Amino acid sequence: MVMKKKKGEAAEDEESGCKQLRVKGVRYLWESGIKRVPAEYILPLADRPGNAEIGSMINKKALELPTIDLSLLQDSGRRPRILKTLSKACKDHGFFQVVNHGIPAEALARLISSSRRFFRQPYEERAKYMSNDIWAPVRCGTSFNQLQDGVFYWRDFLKLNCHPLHTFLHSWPSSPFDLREEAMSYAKHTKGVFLVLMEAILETLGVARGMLHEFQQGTQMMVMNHFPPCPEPELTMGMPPHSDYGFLTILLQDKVKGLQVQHGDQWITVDPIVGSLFVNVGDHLEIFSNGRYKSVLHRVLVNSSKSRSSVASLHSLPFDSVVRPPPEIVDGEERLYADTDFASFLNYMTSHETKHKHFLESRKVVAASPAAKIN
Ligand SMILES: O=C(O)CCC(=O)C(=O)O
Repeated sequence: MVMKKKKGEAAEDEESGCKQLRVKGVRYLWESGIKRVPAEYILPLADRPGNAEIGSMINKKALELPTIDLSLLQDSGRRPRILKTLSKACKDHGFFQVVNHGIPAEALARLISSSRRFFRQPYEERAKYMSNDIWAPVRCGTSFNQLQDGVFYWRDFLKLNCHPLHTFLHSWPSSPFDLREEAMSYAKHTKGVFLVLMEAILETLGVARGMLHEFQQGTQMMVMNHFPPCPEPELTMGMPPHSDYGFLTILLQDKVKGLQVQHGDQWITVDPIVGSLFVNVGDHLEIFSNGRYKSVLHRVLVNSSKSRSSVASLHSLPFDSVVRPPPEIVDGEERLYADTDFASFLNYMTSHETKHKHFLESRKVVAASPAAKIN
């Protein structure tokens, strides 16, 4: 005899069915052939991208993206000019692009290809790495901050802890076959780029370069992002406006547009330029520089026809180091932010929505109160 379900039970089933789908991620949803965006992904009107056509959001005056030619930093004659450009970019924009960084274009292409193949594997393969534990060294997930998002975002991700490499490498996905090798090579390369940039940034801030060895031992997290086509891109987003927690994020994107940065009161699309890397200032650098350099709000739009891939490499000080401005910076000056560390950010993530600059704002020192360490 078939028992008919009561109304409440049926609703519960439907709800748990949706939840099931939701946690399986957007690749899974897209592969299941959905024609509409499920309700959980629909942003309130005020938060929607405004137009599914990404190009139309750009200020047509087109911002000239500040560009740092990394090879010229080694040239003592040209270094002062590059430092000036770098300092201005960190101050006025919070982002810049890097060219002549020394990472072979083929290595970048291979990494994007491997990341793309990871997300195209059967769901069961991705599911091996799915976890809600934000402390997990390898974690596959979906949305932005899955634990706290009121509305879900059209993104799946794979996060890999990269420092120290020998500790984590064996736990990274072994399929596709080349993912470990390509990600390891990219992690080493981007660490090198980060150190060259940090050395230059310390110089622009007048901070002794002795600190550089701390950055050498610093945390590094690689995030492979996958944004499948979305049936109704005007209703949702790949990632909400947010800033990154670390000192610098080095971002590789494929040829599909989607990344936008906030500049003034406008959202500017960052056109992917083959072979170049996009770098943005994170919250830790804003805290370290006592607000001289600004972390930048950025977001990701999706589209209805093409998958998009990006790989972000996020760098900071060692896990237990306190992030605070050094004496050279705050000499007699009022502190804008309280001390922080990586663990504070992770703890914050478990109980708060981390979009916009919420975390950084939570560190703001209230006027006239002494800077205290808040955990
Ligand atoms: O996909 C992108 O272009 C940006 C990714 C991003 O903002 C992030 O991983 O934090």
